[in-house]
Amino acid sequence: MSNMTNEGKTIDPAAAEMLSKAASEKIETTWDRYEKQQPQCGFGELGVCCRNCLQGPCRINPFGEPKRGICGADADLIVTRNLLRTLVGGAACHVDHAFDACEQLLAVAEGNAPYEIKSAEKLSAIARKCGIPTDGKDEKSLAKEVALRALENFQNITEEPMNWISHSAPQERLDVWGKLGILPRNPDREMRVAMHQTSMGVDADPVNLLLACLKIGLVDGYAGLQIGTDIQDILFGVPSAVKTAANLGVLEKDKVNILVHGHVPAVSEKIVEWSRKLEGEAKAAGADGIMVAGICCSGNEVLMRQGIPLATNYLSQELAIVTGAVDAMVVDVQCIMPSLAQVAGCYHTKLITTMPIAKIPGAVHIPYTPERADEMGQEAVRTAIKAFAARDGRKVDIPAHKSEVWAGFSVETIVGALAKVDPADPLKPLIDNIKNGNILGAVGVVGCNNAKVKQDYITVEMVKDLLAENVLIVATGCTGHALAKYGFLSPEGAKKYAGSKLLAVLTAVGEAAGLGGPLPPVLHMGSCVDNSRIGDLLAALAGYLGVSISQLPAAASAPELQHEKAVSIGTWAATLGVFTHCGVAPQVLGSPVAVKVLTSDMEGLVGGKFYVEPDPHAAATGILAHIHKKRAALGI
Ligand code: BF8
Ligand code: SF4
Repeated sequence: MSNMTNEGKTIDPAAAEMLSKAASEKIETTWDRYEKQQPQCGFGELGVCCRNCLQGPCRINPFGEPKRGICGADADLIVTRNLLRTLVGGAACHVDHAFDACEQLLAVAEGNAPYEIKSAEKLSAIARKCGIPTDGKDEKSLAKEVALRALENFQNITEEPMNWISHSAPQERLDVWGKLGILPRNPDREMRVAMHQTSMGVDADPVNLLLACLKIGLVDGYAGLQIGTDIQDILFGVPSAVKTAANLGVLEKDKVNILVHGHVPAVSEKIVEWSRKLEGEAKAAGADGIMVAGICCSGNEVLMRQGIPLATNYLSQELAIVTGAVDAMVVDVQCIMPSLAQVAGCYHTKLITTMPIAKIPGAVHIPYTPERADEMGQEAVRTAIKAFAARDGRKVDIPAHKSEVWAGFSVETIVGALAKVDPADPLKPLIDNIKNGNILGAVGVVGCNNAKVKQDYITVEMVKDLLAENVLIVATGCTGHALAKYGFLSPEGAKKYAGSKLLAVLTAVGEAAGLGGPLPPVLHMGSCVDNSRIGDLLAALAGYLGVSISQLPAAASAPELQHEKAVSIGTWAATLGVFTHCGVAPQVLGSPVAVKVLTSDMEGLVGGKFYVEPDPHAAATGILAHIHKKRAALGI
């Protein structure tokens, strides 16, 4: 078992307790496996290992020979090719997710799937954004038109940009990207081209490959995040303010506990719905009811729209099962550790997979399709109720830790709260407070946990520093969970962490909005797909001021990124013009060209760039320096 102390692994007290329980029960966790991987391959770390043909693997020695692979590829070429493939991997996750959402909307519009259109308002708003006339149309035919318009992106065989980017991005950005030749036409085509471009003996120009990286970043941003969020809001509703709790203490000893994990709200929404409908069956089985809680971005999706509590984030997903109190964990796609089957096998917990592309040996597979969503939901919830009867009370130990959470901060919710201050011009109070320095700037803190860094540590320490300097934080993904666990998503968090000027603004808006206290200092905007909400907010602020997004006193940060998706989202953010911090270095450091372009030269092209800094306090200092520079340039 592990040599690291629990304090070296996580700052989460609930996770630390469960790590001790796992050790005493001889259950292997991700941290044990991390140690068994040490030392990790230095060539892989630097990105200088190539397996793109069967003459390889080839690797470059950054300090000597060999300097080229068998075909002649050097470190710059190998690194940039690998990076582009990483980005395709990340973008493919989001694009596939968004495509499924379009299919769901189409199935609902055609009466073939048991969901409602929860937001007629968003449907009209998206139709208007796409230039689809709404007059006199019934909801279902309008929904069908919108779904087909979104699906057109995948059918575009012209050289014109994909329609969703033209509908969604600011004109100033479209002009910049058009000049660089990085406007995506069809997401599937661009990902295919990138795989071709990176194959043995095709592109040998690292700068050309890096431009292709920016294009795939835009594929992720507009064919993945933006389509996904727009369509899911229509189907499942636009998030509004909710109050709940976070951390493993939300599990309830006497209830059937079901965890939803993954990313697809079409699955997790149905689990929530059927948990409510089958409460009686749970009581008949001797439970007090059913508790649904969330892990990773499925957790964020049902938190935002249904007020479902958060159980835990990526790195401690196995530890949720170690509580012994989880009757079923229902998973869909992405960020699901294959090891969950082994951990569940040590308890009565049923691990339930739902998606055809994400099966796990040892799990129960209950297939989801839009048409059989209700059957899937019922069967999964009944499987959990049945498992509850087999729970071994001696193995149950639920950590007492949980924190209050306020979430649901869609752009619509934020604008709605501001409208209580200035109904005629809702963005004005925000802009005025940015101008007068009460809000120094805004940072989107997003992304994952990573076994290479102490869980939640970089995120929490950096956010503390930024809040103390009156920087407003918005969060998504596992970072949203992280900040939830330590009270940053509550009014109390504002009093504890926000600088006095920021606190005054949060209090004024919170009181005007009828919350009876300050807004949280960290506004949780949702899942990683919901990062498009941050893009929309930045575009609205830049539009209001008549400047480019790159001129705003704003930044993005992924303090503990692990997934390919985080790299592709970060690339979208930087291409959007945002200064983008990474707390873990992407695997590109073996290429001087990649490092120079990504951390410096790209700023001249698109206004944004990457900044790598693993130390949370140094990172906060770097981000603050950027914000001050942008304020000075705007003369505020
Ligand atoms: O899409 S933050 S660990 S769960 S990749 Fe995964 Fe990272 Fe969590 Fe959500 Ni995003
Ligand atoms: Fe080696 Fe070139 Fe083949 Fe890569 S593509 S494995 S560098 S020979």
